[in-house]
Amino acid sequence: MAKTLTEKILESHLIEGEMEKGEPIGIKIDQTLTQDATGTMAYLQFEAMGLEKVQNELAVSYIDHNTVQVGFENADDHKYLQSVAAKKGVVFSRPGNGICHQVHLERFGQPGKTLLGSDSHTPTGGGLSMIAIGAGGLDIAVAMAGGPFHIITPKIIEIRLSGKLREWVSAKDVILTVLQKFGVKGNVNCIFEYTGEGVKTLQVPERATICNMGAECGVTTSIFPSDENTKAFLDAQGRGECYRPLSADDGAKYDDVFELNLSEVVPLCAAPHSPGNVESIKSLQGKKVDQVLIGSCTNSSYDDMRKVANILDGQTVNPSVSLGIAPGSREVLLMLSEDGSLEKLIKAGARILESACGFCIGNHQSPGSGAVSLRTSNRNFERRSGTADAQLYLVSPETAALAAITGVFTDPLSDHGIKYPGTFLVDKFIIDDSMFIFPPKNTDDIVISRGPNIGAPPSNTPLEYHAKGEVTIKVGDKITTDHIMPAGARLKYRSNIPEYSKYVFEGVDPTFHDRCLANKKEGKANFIVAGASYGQGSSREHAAICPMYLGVKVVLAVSIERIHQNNLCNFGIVPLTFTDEEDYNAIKQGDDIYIQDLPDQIEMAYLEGNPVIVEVGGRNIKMKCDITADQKEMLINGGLLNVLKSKTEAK
Ligand code: MIC
Ligand code: SF4
Repeated sequence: MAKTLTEKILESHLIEGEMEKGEPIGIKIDQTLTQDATGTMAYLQFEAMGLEKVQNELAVSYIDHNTVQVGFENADDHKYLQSVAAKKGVVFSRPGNGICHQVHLERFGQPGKTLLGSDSHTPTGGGLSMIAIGAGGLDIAVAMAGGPFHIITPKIIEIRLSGKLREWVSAKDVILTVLQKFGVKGNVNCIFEYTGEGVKTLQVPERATICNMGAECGVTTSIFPSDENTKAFLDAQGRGECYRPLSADDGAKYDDVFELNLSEVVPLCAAPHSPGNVESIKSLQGKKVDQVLIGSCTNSSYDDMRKVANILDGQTVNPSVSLGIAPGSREVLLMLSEDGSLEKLIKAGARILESACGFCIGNHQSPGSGAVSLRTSNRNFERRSGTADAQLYLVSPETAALAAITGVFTDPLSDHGIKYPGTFLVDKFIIDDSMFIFPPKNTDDIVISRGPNIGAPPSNTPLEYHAKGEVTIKVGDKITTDHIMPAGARLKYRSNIPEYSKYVFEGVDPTFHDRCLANKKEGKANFIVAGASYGQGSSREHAAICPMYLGVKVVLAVSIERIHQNNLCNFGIVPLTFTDEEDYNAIKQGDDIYIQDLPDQIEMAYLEGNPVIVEVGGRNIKMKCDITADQKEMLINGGLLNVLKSKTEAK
C-alpha cells in the first residue's frame, strides 16, 4: 500500500500498539534535546530513574533560554546541566552556541530519525525530514532512559505546495498562510506533511521556519521530504553522510489536503495577541512601529540574517525605532562576521543581541507602554514580551527590516525603493564544534553540581478517592502556558518549584497562589475550569508541576492541548473535558465541587467511555476523560514518577 512519509518513519520506529487513526502508539526515540529552562527538571527526573547513562542514540543539552543571569540562579542551573550532561553521556551545548532548534538543525538533525525535545518548537527538525516532536521534560527523561514516547496515531494532512514564492515573500508568510487556514486550535493529533512541486523551491532553513511555527497550530509536528536541497544543506554542514532521500509514495492517502500555491502568497503578519490572528501587511501599511526584533528559532538562519543585512546596507535605522538582531547560532554569527554582513548591521544601527532566545521569551527588550513591536518570532501572546499593553506583530525578516528603516509597516511588495536582498545558497558553512562538550568516557570523578536554586522535583500523592474542594479559578478560551506559568522575569525560578509556584496565573489573578495554599491547608482540593484550547503554546511542564504543588487535582476544560494534557497526566492532575459547553458557561469561580469515587470513575471512563460525574454548584454534570492506558495509570498513582518507582520496586 502506498504510504505517506509520516507513516514510513512512524512505522519504522513503532514499538507499541498499531497504527490505527486515533489509537495510541509508542515510538522509539533516536535523538533527544533539552534546553535549560525545561532541562533542569528533565535531568533531575532522569537522575531519579537511577540509570547511569542515557540510552538513546544522541542526547543534547542546550543552554539558550536562561542567559540573562541577573542573580546566581541561571549560572547555577548551567553548572548543574553541564555536570549532569558529562556524567550521564549527554552532549552539552554551551551558552553562546545558539538556540537549540537552529543549532540542532545545523549540527545533528538527520532525515528519517525521530527527535523528542523538551520544547514545543522541536518540530523545526521536520525541515530536515525528521519526525520531531515537542514534549514535557519528564517525557524526554523517559526517552533518554530508552523508553517509548506515546502519541495518538495522527491524522496526516497533506499541504500540497505548487508555484514559487515571489521576491520579498518568504517562508514566514507561508506558515502564516497555513495558520490563517487552520488556526491555533482544533488540530490536535494531526501532522502536516508538505508535498508537491513547490517543495523543491524551498531550502532547508525555509522548511525549518515553516515546521517550527506549525507548532502554533497545535499539530503534533510537521515534515518535509528529504531531497536534493536536504543533501545540499547537509553537505554544506559537512554532514553529507547523514543524507538519505525520503518522500511519500505516489498515491499515498491523506486525511485531508490543503492546496497552497506559493506564487499567490502575500506578506502577512500575526496581529496581537495570537499567532492565529493573521492579517496582510498591506492592510497595515503606514502604521507606526516602535520596535523591531529579528531572531528567534523561527527566523534566525544565515539566509534570514544575510537578507536583513542586505536590506539594511547603507541605511540608518529610523529614529523612532529600536532594532535588535539576535543571530540564531554562533555558526550564523561567524558567517555574518566573515562575509561583512555584521558590519552592515552594525553600521545601520542595529543592536546586536546574544545568540539566544532572549527577547522571544520576554527575557529582555520589553517594549515601551503601548508600543508596536514587530518581531520575527513565533508567539505574540499577551504579556509574553514583559509589557502588558504592548502590541506584538509577528512578521518575516524582510517585513521587519523594511519597517526598521521606514519606521512604519511597509508592504514588501509595494514600491518602497529598496533593493531586493537576494537569496543565498551556501556551499560550506563555517563549522566549529568547539562550543559543544562531548561526554567523556570515564565519568567516575565527575561530581554533579547543585546550587541552592536546584530543588528535587516534587512528587504527587496517589489520587484520593473523593475529590472535594472549589473552583479556585475560572478562565476563558485559549489560555496559554504563558498565562499559567509566566516566563520572562520569572524564568530564573524554573529549578525551584516552591518559588516559581508563587507566580502561577500571575497576570490573570495574582491571588491564585495564596488562595490555593489556603484551600490546601483546609484539606480542600483546587480545581481549574477553562475554556477551549487550554494550555496552548509551550511544552513547559511547570504549567502542570506548579499547579500540582499548589494542590490542583483536576482541570475541567472545553478542550486541552496535546502537550499540556500529557504534562497534566505525567504529574497526576486529572484532565476532564465538558460534554456540554453550556455546563462550562454555568460554572462560577468559587463554586463547591465534588467528585465521588474518582479512581473508579476514571477506570470506567477509560474502559467503557463512561462520563465522569462531577457535582458542581449543587448539580451533576457529565465530563469526558479521554486518556490512554498509561495516562490512566499515572493519574491513579499520582504521576509518572510514582508509576516508574513502583515498577522498579516490583522488579
Ligand atoms: C516558548 O517558546 O514558549 C518556550 C519558552 O521555548 C517553551 C519552553 C519553555 O517554556 O521553557 C516552549 O516552546 O516549549
Ligand atoms: Fe526560544 Fe523563542 Fe524558540 Fe521558544 S520560541 S525556543 S523561547 S526562540
